[in-house]
Amino acid sequence: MTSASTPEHGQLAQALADGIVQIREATTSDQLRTVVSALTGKKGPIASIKSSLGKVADIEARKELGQLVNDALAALGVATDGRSRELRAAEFSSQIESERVDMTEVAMSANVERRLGRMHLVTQAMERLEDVFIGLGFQIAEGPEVETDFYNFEALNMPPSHPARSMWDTLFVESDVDGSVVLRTHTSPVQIRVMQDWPPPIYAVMPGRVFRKETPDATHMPVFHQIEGLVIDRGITFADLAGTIESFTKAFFGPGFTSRLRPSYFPFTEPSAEFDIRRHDGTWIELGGCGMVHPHVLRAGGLDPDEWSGFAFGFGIDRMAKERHGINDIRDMYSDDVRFTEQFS
Ligand code: FA5
Repeated sequence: MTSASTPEHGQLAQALADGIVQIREATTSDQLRTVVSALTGKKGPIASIKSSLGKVADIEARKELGQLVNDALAALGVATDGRSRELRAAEFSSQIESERVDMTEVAMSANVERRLGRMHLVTQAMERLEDVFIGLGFQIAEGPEVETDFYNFEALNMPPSHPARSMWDTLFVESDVDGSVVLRTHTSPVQIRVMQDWPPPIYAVMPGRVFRKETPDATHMPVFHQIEGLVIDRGITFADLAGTIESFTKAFFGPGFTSRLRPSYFPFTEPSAEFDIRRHDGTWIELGGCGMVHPHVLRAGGLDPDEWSGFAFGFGIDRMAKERHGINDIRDMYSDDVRFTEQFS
């Protein structure tokens, strides 16, 4: 088909050539959109050629021109797509560059030794104690930190106004003559809960946090940790208690350590003793109390003292951790100073 050359042909060729140049010269996606809508919009050069198609008298020439208009629009579309891809790629790279985060420090720190946190000395001691006692055949139990007067005192053979209550400087949550609520002063109340819940024989240890109204010093904290032990079976004697404590001392502190029992008094055990271990410097430190479970306590726990007997003990875990690591002042363990905690892993 030969093309008839009309003024519109010339205008179209010019519009296409100009359009391609403008598209190529667009430097941003926004600018490209503006250029394209000006070229192909209702008021653009191509639209005006389209609207003058009707004036072309020759039918063949009109048809051909119509086809050329479509071809020109397609060519502009291809040029637009190409330029758009280039601009978006460039814009993406510059966005990445502008939003770049300086990771040099992180990359460098990956090359030095990582600083890992460590478990608190008391947590380490508590976990080790649990392991040692599980190895000796004990089970683990837990009780609440906020306790009723009944479990903290009364069931432990200390009725209201019993003088032995003053052995523990108690923090009260609610104070009531008919039954107070306290922050437990020791882990001994868990003995009663275990006796009530578990059928004998019982071989259990009960670690946990306890609270007393005390001024901190080198060996005392107002909040500290104990581990309670309770054995209930038929025919248990004081010799079983002494043997268990000696086995525990060697397993926890090492074969070079020894323990001793000194006569003492606790309302919930009869007879009662205090348990000391020999320190590095040869002196002795008191770690806990122990004794044969008092018949009143067995009854409070729902057991018949004619059938069952047993022993109990309660050790201070913080003091054990302190002795095991040769720390002079118990308060250092709560100083939050990483230079202190990093010494022990
Ligand atoms: C008791 O709390 C008894 N419940 C122990 C017991 C259990 C006796 C079962 C008989 C049978 P005591 O108040 O002595 O006893 O405390 C036991 C241990 O907790 C102490 O020997 C000591 O190691 C530790 N302890 C006591 N007070 C503190 C304190 N303020 N800070 C750190 N450790 C403490």
